[in-house]
Amino acid sequence: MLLTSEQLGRFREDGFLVLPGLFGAEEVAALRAELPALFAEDTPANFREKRSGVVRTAMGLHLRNPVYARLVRHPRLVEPAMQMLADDRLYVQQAKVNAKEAFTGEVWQWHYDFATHHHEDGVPAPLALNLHVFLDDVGEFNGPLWFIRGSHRDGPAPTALDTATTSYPLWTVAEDVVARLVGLGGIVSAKGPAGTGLIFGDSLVHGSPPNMSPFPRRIFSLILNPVSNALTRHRRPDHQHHRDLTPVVPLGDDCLRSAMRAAG
Ligand SMILES: O=C(O)CCC(=O)C(=O)O
Repeated sequence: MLLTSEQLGRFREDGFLVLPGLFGAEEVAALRAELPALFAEDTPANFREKRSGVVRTAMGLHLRNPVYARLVRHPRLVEPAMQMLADDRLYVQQAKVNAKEAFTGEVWQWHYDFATHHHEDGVPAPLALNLHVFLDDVGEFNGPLWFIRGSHRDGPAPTALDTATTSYPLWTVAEDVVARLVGLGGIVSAKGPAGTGLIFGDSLVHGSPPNMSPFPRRIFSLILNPVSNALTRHRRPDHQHHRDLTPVVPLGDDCLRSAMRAAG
């Protein structure tokens, strides 16, 4: 699947791109069906919310589950990434579901991913792409991602490591910088029904508010990074930045549906 030049232009301008209806209802149902068992596992790859203890993010999913092993090779995710980066040697840097559970899902502070990738893993350049698939309907109330439009064009903002606000250590952007960037580009929230796709770059400032609603909000997130821009430091565990630099090879477009048929 390739993006149009209009979509590529919008991504360059805004720093993110929403792809309505990227996955169908059956495919989303198959992905969701795997989550209860994955979230029930007692593993360091499942990070739990600080207050409630429910799963906040479940990582390393392609190594833990055959359906997610297919999803990280899905052509509707991998081919646009190859196109955008003009590079067909991309490795799976991270594959996770961020689960912002009803009532208890906590904030993701303002940040851009490259700050963490650079400081923690020694990634040289902000090239990685974050490719999302909404596994629930994402609306105004259940903690959608917020993006500062165009903030990737301002150059890397200064960051500081925050290990206190949530259970997940994150290099975050200070409020005065956020205020200045919002003054330039404004805030946009990424909403849409389950199955919506979303792509954003490593330098785009984003975050998401807590989920006070009775509606869960689960989003699959795949980070693909060029092999030529791989990590140079191995401080974090494998599930936070995978060491296997084998380039992903896209499967057929029906790879999720064929897995469903095989499972009966
Ligand atoms: O899932 C969210 O709400 C935000 C996650 C995020 O910002 C990230 O994984 O970098």
